[in-house]
Amino acid sequence: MSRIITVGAAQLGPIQKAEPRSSSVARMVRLLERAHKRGVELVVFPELALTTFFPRHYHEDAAEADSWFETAMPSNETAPLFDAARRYGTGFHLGYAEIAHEADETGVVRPRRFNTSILVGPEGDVLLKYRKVHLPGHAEFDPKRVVQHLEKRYFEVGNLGFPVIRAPMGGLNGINMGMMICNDRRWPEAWRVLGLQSVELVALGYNTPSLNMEAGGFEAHHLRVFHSHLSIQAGCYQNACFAVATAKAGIEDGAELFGHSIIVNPQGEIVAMASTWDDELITADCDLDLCTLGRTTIFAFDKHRRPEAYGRITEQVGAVEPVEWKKPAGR
Ligand code: ING
Repeated sequence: MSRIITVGAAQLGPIQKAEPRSSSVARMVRLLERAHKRGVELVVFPELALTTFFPRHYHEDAAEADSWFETAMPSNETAPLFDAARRYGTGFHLGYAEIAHEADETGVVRPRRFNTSILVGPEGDVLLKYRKVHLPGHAEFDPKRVVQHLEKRYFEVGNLGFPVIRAPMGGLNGINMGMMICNDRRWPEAWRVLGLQSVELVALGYNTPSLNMEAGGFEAHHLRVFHSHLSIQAGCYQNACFAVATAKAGIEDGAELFGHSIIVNPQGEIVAMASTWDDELITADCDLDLCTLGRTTIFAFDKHRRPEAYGRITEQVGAVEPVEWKKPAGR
């Protein structure tokens, strides 16, 4: 009996700095309604889906950025999304900026700020939470940059690892679901930690500038999308899983984000792709049994992985210089 779930990437067009959450939530409810009509059982919304990509804006006093964060989920503003999902029996993934009052590693309870995503089940339960681990960009204002990318200023590094949960979704009584956020997709370690927990479906939201804002060197424009798709397709192939990767796209207050949301299968094939940079729903039927081939043959981790050779991956942060070859004496 095949295990098929119909998924949707609910891509969002731009959210301007002045756009209230009521507007972005209403747009997401409309996408959820469209998804319901198309039989979609799990909808993946983008990273930071409720507001503009605010890390492009510098706030001298980081507390000024708190208006971009959610202190409760659901809240009055996001309740319509939860209500609609429950009404349709549709699960969803949502990315948002989270303020949580919890103890830090020293035991001090304080407000902590994360780039967060949640998986919500068909009855409105929060099944899983993830907090972005790989924060790109910088923490201080960078005058060289065309556009700032201040995720290191506004967010702490995620402290939940890369969890996977097996939970009911759609018509299935259990699928193995995990999450990552945006820049995480570029790091194979993130995919492999999920793969080592037998993930079958990765929900991934992103907000990615269409041009290299770092002014750190030439990068041809077409490579922006290529690198995004390459990372996701490789992650799915090498961990025998599906991914639903959903963009927030378009021009936000003059800054352009690319779309090209995709759904990828365990062979690394793109099975659906968005064609606009606006609110757009793409869907696919995912037969989770397609994960079996990879994880019982070429990526049967228990048969083929050699952790004793992988020490550098967790022992080192940055790269070290290699050993210098010396010509043997007398040669
Ligand atoms: N955005 C971008 C991303 O990783 C980036 C930042 C783009 C980093 C291109 C490196 C290269 O897709 C977020 N929000 O992580």
